[in-house]
Amino acid sequence: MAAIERTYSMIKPDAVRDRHMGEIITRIERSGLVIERMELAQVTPEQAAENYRHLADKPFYQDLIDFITSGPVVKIVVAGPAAVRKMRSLMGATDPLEAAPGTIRGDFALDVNSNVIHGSDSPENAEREIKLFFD
Ligand code: IDP
Ligand code: MG
Repeated sequence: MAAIERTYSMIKPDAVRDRHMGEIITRIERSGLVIERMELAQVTPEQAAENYRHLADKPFYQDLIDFITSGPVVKIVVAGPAAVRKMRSLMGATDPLEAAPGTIRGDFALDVNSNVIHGSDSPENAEREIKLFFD
């Protein structure tokens, strides 16, 4: 058996507003990954800045912060073998125009500015993000 890993995922405000959260949660469950914690909440400006600190020098940074704090999100801790990689695979590419059909971003978005879902990019960042959003 592969070791169990955890990742942090977040259904972004566009998808909550457009009432896609049920279908996205269904896809995560159907994949075999396990939802360990889940909460509908508003991202604070402090959490947004910490989560996107690697993008602070990008021209789209302020739009990204405004977007992620613009309405409720669903914060999710997902567990399973290679959970980080598996969630990234379910999500699809960052730019929905590049995301394959059948992936969450490929099926629910057209615009990189509102791309439906977040998922940690490494087990180390997953631990950091779970603390950031659930402590
Ligand atoms: P990821 O969400 O696939 O891990 P990151 O590079 O970590 O991608 O970027 C975080 C978020 O920043 C993306 O999900 C997207 O919302 C936004 N973003 C990334 N690149 C661009 C861009 O070129 N234009 C606008 N927004 C972007
Ligand atoms: Mg990322």
